[in-house]
Amino acid sequence: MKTKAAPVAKSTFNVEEIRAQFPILKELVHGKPLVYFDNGATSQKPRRVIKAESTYYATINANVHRGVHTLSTKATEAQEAAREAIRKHINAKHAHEAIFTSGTTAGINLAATSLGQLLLKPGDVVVISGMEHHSNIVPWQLACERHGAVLKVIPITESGEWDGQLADELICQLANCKILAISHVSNTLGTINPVKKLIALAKKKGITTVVDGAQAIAHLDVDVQDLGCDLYAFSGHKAYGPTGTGVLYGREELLSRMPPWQGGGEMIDTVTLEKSTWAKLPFKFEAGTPHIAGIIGLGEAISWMEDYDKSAMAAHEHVLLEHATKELLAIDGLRIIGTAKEKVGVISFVIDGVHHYDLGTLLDQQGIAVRTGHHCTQPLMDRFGVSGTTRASFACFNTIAEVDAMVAGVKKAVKMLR
Ligand code: C6P
Repeated sequence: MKTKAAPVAKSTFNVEEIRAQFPILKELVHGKPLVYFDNGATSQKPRRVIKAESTYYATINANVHRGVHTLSTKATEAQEAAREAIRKHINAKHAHEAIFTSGTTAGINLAATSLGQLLLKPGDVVVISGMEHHSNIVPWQLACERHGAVLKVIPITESGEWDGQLADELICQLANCKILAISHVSNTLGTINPVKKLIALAKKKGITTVVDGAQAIAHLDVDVQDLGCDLYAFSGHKAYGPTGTGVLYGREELLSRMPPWQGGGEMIDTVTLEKSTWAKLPFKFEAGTPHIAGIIGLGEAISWMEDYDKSAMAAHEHVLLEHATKELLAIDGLRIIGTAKEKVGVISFVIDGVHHYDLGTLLDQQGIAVRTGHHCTQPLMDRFGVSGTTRASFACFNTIAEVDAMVAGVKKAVKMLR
């Protein structure tokens, strides 16, 4: 097993120094300083990432793995350097275990399509949890429909956690459970799920494990070998990188057995009019021209995060979470949905007599960006009997003063709306 390299000296965490690197934080919205609390939807980008993308276009723009000319070689090297940065960041054994995708959604669709074909037969079972994002529900529904398999769901407790006992039972007692697909962190509740424990159980039963890491990658130290998962999907744009980028990590041995999910250029070894054979990893799963500029930007985002101590970033976000939780709970009629012990900086809440859409609109008038609605987790909304919530999701560049501005904004809005 390849272990992580010895730690290098990290920059000390200073929120003002971090904020200075995000040009968008100087923007005014409705004449007010921007308070950006929608990082769960997409995070903002540091200058280094923006520059890496524009430098690619300005100096080395060319297609990758296709030309012998200088620009193509440079573009290929830059893209593959990003793959290596990602390998190191998630502690994969090999760089070719990191497949570039357009995001978590594409990664899970790849997994569901390809694993479905490889593993599922009529009557087989796929297990997900009741807190999954639609991206980790619908692709499995489609795969189950295609192969006559059945989808089973781990129920969610009142605090917004898996029902551990029922999860264990589903994994252990179903003879024909083939795939477990679960999120590392809930986008709506903020819950950090004990994925490692469930993966270990699944492994003992020979179940293939897929983790949706969309909301974990920017906040937790993700180590795919330590987690023991077979596949792990994440988006670049939620981790300070460009939109339209993502990674599906897969264990080499499993990826080698999985059939390709899209056909086209670069994913083949040979093509005749009758039959084709596949390229080696990771290219078997990367048909067509990739988002080269975005991938280079993602590599820069990963290097940017690596420059900081992730535990210091996480500790800062935890302080914001605790402060916001305490202050919001003091508001009459406010209820937080998602009160797990282990959470990232995500707070979803509802307020008696106040519609989340109206609250989001009034907060925006004050320059505060939050997300409202079902957050692409409709089954979870049904579980908690609400149509939607207001969600604040923090990043390392947010401050206590911004949390106070949001709390004051909520109080003001509640007075207007009740
Ligand atoms: N959640 C949110 O506001 P894409 O869109 O492919 O980058 O990521 C999809 C996805 C998958 N899983 C989880 C847990 C997610 O949170 C998301 C994206 C955003 O919560 C946009 S809906």
